[in-house]
Order: sequence, then C-alpha cells, then structure tokens
Amino acid sequence: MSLKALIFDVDGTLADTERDGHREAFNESFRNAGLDWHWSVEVYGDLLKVTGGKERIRHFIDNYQPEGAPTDPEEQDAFIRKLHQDKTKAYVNRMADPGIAPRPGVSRLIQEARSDGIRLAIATTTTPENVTSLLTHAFDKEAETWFEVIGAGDIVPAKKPAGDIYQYVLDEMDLKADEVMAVEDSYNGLQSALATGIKTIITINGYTQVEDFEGALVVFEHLGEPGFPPAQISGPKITLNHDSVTMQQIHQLFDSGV
Ligand code: XBP
Ligand code: MG
Repeated sequence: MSLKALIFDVDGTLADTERDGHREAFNESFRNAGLDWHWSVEVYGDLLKVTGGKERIRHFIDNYQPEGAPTDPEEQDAFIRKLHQDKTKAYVNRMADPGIAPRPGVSRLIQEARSDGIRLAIATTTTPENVTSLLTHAFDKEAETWFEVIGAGDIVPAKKPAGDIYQYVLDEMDLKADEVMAVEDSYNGLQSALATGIKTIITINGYTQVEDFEGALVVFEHLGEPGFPPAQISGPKITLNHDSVTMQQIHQLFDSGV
C-alpha cells in the first residue's frame, strides 16, 4: 500500500504550544474567575498526562483539591465548562498576539507533502477554535484549507490515548490505517495512532522528551531545516536530506515500515 496521507497532531507537533500557550491561557482564565489557582511549568507537566482542557481541570480539582470549585456535580460541570470557554478565548487571543512560531521543518514538510499530492489532515485533542487560531496566525491565513479533515476536541467521545480521533479522520477521508502516517509529539498521541494501526513518527519537546515512544517508527528532536539538523533519538538511522526529514525520508520510513 502506498502512502496517501499525513495526519498531524497539533499541540507540541505543529508548534510548541503547551508551556507558554495553553498553560498561560489556563492561568489567565483562573485569574479572570477570581481563583488563586496557578499552574506552574512543573505542575502543568504533571497535568499534561490528562488530555483535554476540561478533563485536565477536573483532574486538577480531584487530585490537587484547590479551593473554589463547586462540589455539587452539576454545578462543577458548569463551572469547568465556563472556565474552559474562557481559557479557549484567552488561548485564541494569544495565538494572535504574541503568537507562536511553527516548530522547525513543519511548514516545509507540509508544503512538500502538498506538492507530492499527499493528502493532509489533523487529529488533535485540542478545541477546534484553537486549531483555527494557530493555523491562521502561525502558518497562513489559508492554512486551514491545506487540511482535508480537522479532527479536534469533543468531536469524538474518547480523547487520546484512545484511538477515536485517528479513526474519525480515517473514516472522514475514506482511508485505511495502512495508507497513512501520523506525526505526533507525546505518549498519549502515539498510543492513539497505534490503537488505530497507524505508523507514527515522533518529534519530542520539552515536556514529552522523557516519555515512552515504544512502537514509533522513529523519534527525532524535530523535523529539521537546512543548517539546523535534528538529533535522532531512536529508530533505524535515517540519513537526512539537507539536514531535514523530507518527504523522501517519510516515504522511505513508510515503505520500510521498520
Ligand atoms: C493537546 C491536548 C489539549 C491541549 C489543551 O492536544 O491535550 O488538551 O493541551 O487544549 P494534542 P484544550 O497534542 O492532541 O494536539 O484546552 O482545547 O483541550
Ligand atoms: Mg500533541
């Protein structure tokens, strides 16, 4: 079977959005709500084990017992929903100003794939509005049109590490798992892609560099740019093309399926 599509994760893969993007948007929403909650870089690293912003807030309430959350289940659900809506507004604004740069090599690989006629999609846990804001401001105002399907957030019942979001994208594209490759950054993301039988390459980041990537085809520091080669963390030694992971390497990895 030949490679038909690349499916990109968003947070940590397209851009390094968690530490200074999502985390600060959560903290802004806590301040706006008059809560004395603050997620430090370290605490957020622990909370990232839970995907989904609403689920992460609930995990924080259940496991850190902060002051200020309602105890009545229905009231708590409404409280979390409102907090998360405010956080999403804060995040969307932050993607516009101060904005964020794409990770190395991501824009280049996307354009190479498009020139190669390789179809593109997104499979992410984050909220759709966040994807729109990131693509529009960090990549191109037309960037959303590059992706045939944007599978995001609550569109599926179970978030990563469950395979639902990748299965949703395959179904929407009418493709089989062995026709696509996923680009991810985290253990949860890898498990989600593998649960759907999708070959996956990993680019690590500050939060995920210590995670277990057993089952990934290869793990790189990033996708590279001429003059800025990535370290290869694991997998069969890949000879880079002008310091970069290009579509040539992607096809080679897909076909060898190591
Ligand atoms: C990362 C996530 C998301 C973000 C927060 O998504 O787990 O929950 O941390 O975004 P992915 P929301 O790596 O799958 O792109 O608050 O909108 O959930
Ligand atoms: Mg991610």
